[in-house]
Amino acid sequence: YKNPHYAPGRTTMVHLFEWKWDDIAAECERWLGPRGFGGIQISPPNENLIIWSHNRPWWERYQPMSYQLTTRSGNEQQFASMVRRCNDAGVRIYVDAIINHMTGTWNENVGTGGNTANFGQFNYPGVPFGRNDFNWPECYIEPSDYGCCPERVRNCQLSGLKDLNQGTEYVRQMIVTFMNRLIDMGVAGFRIDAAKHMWPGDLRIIYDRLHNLNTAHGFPSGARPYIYQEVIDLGGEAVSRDEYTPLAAVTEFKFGMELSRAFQGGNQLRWLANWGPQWNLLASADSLVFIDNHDNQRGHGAGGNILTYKQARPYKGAIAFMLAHPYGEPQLMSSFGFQNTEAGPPMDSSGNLISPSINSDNTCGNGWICEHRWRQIYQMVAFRNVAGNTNINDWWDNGSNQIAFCRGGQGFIAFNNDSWDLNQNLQTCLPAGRYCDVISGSKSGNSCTGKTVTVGNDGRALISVGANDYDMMLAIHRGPES
Ligand code: ARE
Ligand code: CA
Repeated sequence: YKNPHYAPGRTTMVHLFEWKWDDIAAECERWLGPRGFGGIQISPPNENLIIWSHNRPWWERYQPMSYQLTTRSGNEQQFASMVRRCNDAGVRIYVDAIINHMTGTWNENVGTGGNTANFGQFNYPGVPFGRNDFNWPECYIEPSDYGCCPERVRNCQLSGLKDLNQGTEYVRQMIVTFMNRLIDMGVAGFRIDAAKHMWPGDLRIIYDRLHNLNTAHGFPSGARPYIYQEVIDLGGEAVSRDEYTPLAAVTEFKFGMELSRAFQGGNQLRWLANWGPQWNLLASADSLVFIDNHDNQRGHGAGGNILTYKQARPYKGAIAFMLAHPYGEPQLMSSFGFQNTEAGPPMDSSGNLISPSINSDNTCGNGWICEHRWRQIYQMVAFRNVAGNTNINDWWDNGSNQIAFCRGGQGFIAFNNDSWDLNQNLQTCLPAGRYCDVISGSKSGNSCTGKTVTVGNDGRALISVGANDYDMMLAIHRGPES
């Protein structure tokens, strides 16, 4: 369950938060496939409660009404077509699976697929679930429970969301049927939402009943779904990430927290020389990593001061470090713009999602940020693909916030987060020649729109990153784009 089964040569997934299935299919064909992206985490595809009393917040999708595949993102037929078109473009689909709970209690009770529910009775006819399928008597997770009481974290309600009992055979069957239907339609794996709030033993039973990935969608025979479990573990809680790594991969929230700190100047970049498990991060093979996610970019979940698109310069620095460094399976966030933390995605007055528009410079409009279309980000995806499974070598630092390293003989990157210029003759580990910096520009024909780096026969080159340059890093690699 720890292999994403990307198409050959691909390494990175992007969370297209709240995108519509038709738009994702188009994005696979026009952008993600050609640019070498490996996969997409999609928003939950199953029916959710419509919450007009909060003006259709983004978080309504975390309140399941049934496992029918109808949401604001599209219906089942559109979902199937998206998975087919993306797999054909070499881009895998990973589903955000909400299997810990159903909805909270609300006055509104109609779902995106037209199902209703009786919250007082714990009755969800669209599945169907009834009172016996939930943990009982009901209790609510208090902040202090995280420190003391694993059974309350697992068996009580997270934010008042009705807590399914995965210990019962019927509940497991409904969940497994839902997930297997998605696998048969060609998805490559799952994010397990709120995994901390389910018993590892129950999850193991569920995972072991999942089908192999669908060979008609290009997966090798016998391939197991990729599973990454959302467990927020910053240390010091009664439930630990280590209870989940024997099952499948785990989201490593310390990763984005520490890199956000460092790239905001709260820690010198030179300390990143031993980035990885020595920082008390999970083993690399167990770890799904990101700078920000849909929760902590807006202050939900955990993690404090997380970099997002709103602090673009240090954010791009942290993303570049994530993609240049071999640790973990990286995930990019692709956001819609927001001012307040509840606001839903761009929508019309009926609540229909508005598609992103695509500008002539490849960026998005209509309220969508599309970080995955920022040059400094998508060209680092290509860098990571070229670097492959090489290790870091020839680390250099200035004892402060200027660092540089090679990835085998495939790529070289330098960062300058000091307030003075970086001008150094450094080992790039690349064959002699002229390279085009993929951060400040790109190659068009034989010319380079950004900085050019000339590598000598000894592999060394003069590397310059000014303190006031638009970006704090410079990256070159082998292959046609650089
Ligand atoms: C909404 C309203 C609530 C209301 C509830 C029920 O905001 O006021 O009571 O509905 O009607 C998201 C939003 C929630 C939202 C929910 C349902 O973030 O605000 O509630 O959707 O619509 C814990 C969990 C972790 C969880 C985070 C948010 O452990 O699993 O909280 N993250 C996932 C998703 C979220 C989603 C859910 C789970 C629910 O990524 O987007 O919620 O499906 C410590 C602990 C952490 C804990 C953290 C915050 O750090 O270590 O484990 O995270 O505190 O409590
Ligand atoms: Ca639970």
